[in-house]
Formats: sequence, C-alpha cells, structure tokens
Amino acid sequence: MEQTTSQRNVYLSPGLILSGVGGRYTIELDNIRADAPLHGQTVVCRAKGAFRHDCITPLPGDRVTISYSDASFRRQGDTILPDPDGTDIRIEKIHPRYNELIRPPMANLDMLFITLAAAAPAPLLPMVDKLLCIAEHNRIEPVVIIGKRDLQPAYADELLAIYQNAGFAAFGVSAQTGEGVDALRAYIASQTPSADNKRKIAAFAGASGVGKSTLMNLLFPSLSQETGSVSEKTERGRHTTRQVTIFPAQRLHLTDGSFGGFYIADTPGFSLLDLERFDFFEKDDLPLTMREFRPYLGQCRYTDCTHTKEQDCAIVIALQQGKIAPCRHESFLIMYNELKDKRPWNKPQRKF
Ligand SMILES: Nc1nc2c(ncn2[C@@H]2O[C@H](COP(=O)(O)OP(=O)(O)OP(=O)(O)O)[C@@H](O)[C@H]2O)c(=O)[nH]1
Ligand SMILES: [Mg+2]
Ligand SMILES: [Zn+2]
Repeated sequence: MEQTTSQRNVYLSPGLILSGVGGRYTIELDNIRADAPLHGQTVVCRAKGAFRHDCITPLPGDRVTISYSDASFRRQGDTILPDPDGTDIRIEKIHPRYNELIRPPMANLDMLFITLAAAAPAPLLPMVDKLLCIAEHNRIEPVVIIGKRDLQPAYADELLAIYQNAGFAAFGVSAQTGEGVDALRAYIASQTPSADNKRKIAAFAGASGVGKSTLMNLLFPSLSQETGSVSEKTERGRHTTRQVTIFPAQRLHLTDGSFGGFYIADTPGFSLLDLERFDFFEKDDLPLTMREFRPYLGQCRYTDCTHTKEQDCAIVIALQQGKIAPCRHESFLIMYNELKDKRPWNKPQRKF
C-alpha cells in the first residue's frame, strides 16, 4: 500500500521479528512486493507507542506490518540501504499469534528443540518435562536433544530411550565428537514447510550451558561467525546467550547445500529461578500434555482420577508395568502439585 502524506510516500510491509533488544526490533521484511522499496530487506525499528500503552510486547516470531517512508532508506545505484537507526520505520500492527511463550519469549513457534546435557550441567528432568508439556499445550512440536553425550554416554542413551519410548523424536549428540549431529541435521532438513507454505519457526531451548549455541553453530556452519554478537562473556569467562535471535532461513546453509525450510532461533538458557515463571496451564489440561499418558486416559476406575495414586488408575498401572518411565511420572506429580492450588492461572502481563 502506498499513500502520499506531505509529499512523502508511506509504505506498509509485512515481515517477521527476528530479535528485539531495548525496544529496538530487527525485522526481516517479506520478499513479495516489488513496489515496497524495502521488501526482502532486514530493518531495525521501534514499535508504535500504543502497544506499550496496551501492555503488548512485540516478540521474536511475531508477524508484523511495518510502516516507513522515503526518509527510511536511500538509494545507491540499484541498491537500497535502509536507515540503520530506523528512525522513520515502526511496527504498526502485530498479526494474531498462533501461540506465545514466556520462556523462551517468542511467538508463533512450530517446533522446539528441547536441549539437555547428559552432564555438566546435570539434567533437571522435571524442567525438561515441564518444557515438553508447555510445548504440547501450545501445539509446538517438541524434539528432545540430549547433548554432551561424550561426557556420559551410558546415561545419554538411557535418557534417549526414555524420551523415544514416550513418543518423542529424540537425538543423542555431542558437539565435542560430532556424533549424532549428522542425524539431527538430516532430521531438520527433512522437515518441510507447513501446509500454508510458510516457513516453520523453530527454537533451541533449555538450561543455560547445555550447549545450544555450540550445537547450532555445528549444525549450521554459516552461523558461527555471528554468534559472538548474540552471546556475552560471563564473569566466569563463558559465553552465554542473552537474547532470542531468529536466524533467517537463507543463512542456514547445511554443509552440503542450501536449506530454506526453517527459521531457527537460539535462545537464552533457563535458570532454576526461571522455572517459577514458566508458562503454565490448568491442572485439568496436564494429563493430556503427557504424550505417553494419552492412550490410557479415560480408562481409570474413577472419572475424576488424578493419576497420582488412585486404585485402578490406568496410568499408575502402566507405570507399574514399566510402560511409563518412573521419572516422567515423577515430573507429572511435581507439576500436578504445583498446579492443584493454582487456579485460575493468571498469565503475567509483559511490559516493554
Ligand atoms: N564436553 C562437551 N562440551 C560441550 C559440548 N557442547 C558444548 N560444550 C561446552 O559447554 C559450554 C556451554 O556451551 P554453550 O553452547 O554456550 O551453551 P548454551 O546452551 O548456549 O548456554 P546459554 O547460552 O547460557 O544458554 C561451552 O563451554 C561448550 O564448549 C559437548 O558436546 N561436549
Ligand atoms: Mg547459548
Ligand atoms: Zn488415573
């Protein structure tokens, strides 16, 4: 759309928020409108003030419409260069979200690579399982990645079996030795764009230090030069990711060629404290988010069965028969206890 206001052309372009820091958003504009000068470009800009007023925070993954004018770019021969400060560019509209998470703070996720380490840091399985349940509840396809296999191979394989038996796609990998990385890359490459042909948005998520950034750099060698800009050195000299950054598909080249099926985000690791602030849902929704519980639901003796300890509970029987892993049921109990007195759940309001 093009309008003229005081002799300036004003343009509207759709795009995707790749990252946002301190109210400044990096947006990849769709490459569809040849008449909108910045189409296909990546711009940095702010959001219109009304969002803050309404307590709406634009998130990485948001589909947005931005407005800009002729003052927002300059032409150099055939090349158009967007204003690096984006002073005349702003987010006008956030399109309806398919889903929205607090950790990692992202919208419209299709897939979550839930990453844990076999050791260093030792995995907190209740946290992993909580993340899996949140993904299921938000209709995000979870994939479990057990990293640092080199440190504890036997334990890594044990965890792999638990998550594969529960019905998840799961991979054991080591960035140190490279084992399992090819299989994971092949899996990612096999994921085709969703039915409406939009590229899927995926993110790596998990505790801090499990190796998310290292693994992403190994999977997508073209990223490795860039991660320095999104991670910072901690007091202990370690690099840690400070913000969600979605990498546009055209930069995600696999070693053997180009790959455009995904946008993939690196995200800051969770801490124990973050666990408290995770997204959650109602107690009654919990059993449905446990993938391997589903075949047994509706088969318990009591219709209001909590699946914690009742007589003739189909879940407890499956647990006793070894069909459900004890650690998964333990995580279920922890989440159940957390949710049982928490009702109704008030989603925290996010501010800029
Ligand atoms: N032994 C071993 N160490 C690894 C492996 N992958 C990563 N590391 C090390 O683990 C540390 C943390 O790796 P990162 O990739 O920064 O972890 P992260 O999950 O991105 O951490 P945050 O950004 O803080 O969330 C680094 O010192 C890596 O060298 C692995 O497969 N094996
Ligand atoms: Mg990182
Ligand atoms: Zn039951």
